[in-house]
Amino acid sequence: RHQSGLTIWLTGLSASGKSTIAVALEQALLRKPINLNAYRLDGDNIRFGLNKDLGFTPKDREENIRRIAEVAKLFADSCTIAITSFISPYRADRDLARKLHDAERPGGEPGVPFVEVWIDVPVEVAERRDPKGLYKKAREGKIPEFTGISAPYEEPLKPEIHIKSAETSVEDAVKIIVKYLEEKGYL
Ligand code: GGZ
Repeated sequence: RHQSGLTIWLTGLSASGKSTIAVALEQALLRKPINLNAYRLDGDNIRFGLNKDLGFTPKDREENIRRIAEVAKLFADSCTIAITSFISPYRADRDLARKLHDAERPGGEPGVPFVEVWIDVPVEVAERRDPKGLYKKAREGKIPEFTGISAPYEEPLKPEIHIKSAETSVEDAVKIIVKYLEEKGYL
């Protein structure tokens, strides 16, 4: 059987802890004696490159997520564990990302696994953290359509994994995700 990687799709508010967990998860996976690489897709390497033409309107977010899903699927197809950390606030956009992964690959190969991980934090906690001062700016009306303040975050209904980041250490979050992947036989 043609081996494949998978996509670990982190979703959650700005300052929910997605990136921190993604970095720690990538390190943990790279340390494992498995035949899979791991690679993170995030705002730094996607929104400043491939998607630098996109902003934060609902249409632009939709296109942002669609392209990221296609790229993640290519990484997964090449035996990499793609770890994406984007807010991905719309359920329909996340569902499309999942559908793209479920679809058969060229050559009749089955789709690649898609693991949705909700990094759940109360917006009050994210706003208190505010590491980049973005929530403050959003409150002042200086950033329009800011997720959680003036734009929606549609909570996942059936994520594979639900992590409450205010109550869970980064280390434990990584353990929960790795355990899930091992139980599913993905690693
Ligand atoms: C939300 C915004 C916005 C608006 C700029 N709404 O904390 P950050 O800074 O580093 O993460 C946020 C990032 C969100 O980009 P994504 O590609 O993850 O969003 S989406 O999945 O919705 O397409 C934040 C910053 O960009 N940022 N303006 N209006 N976050």
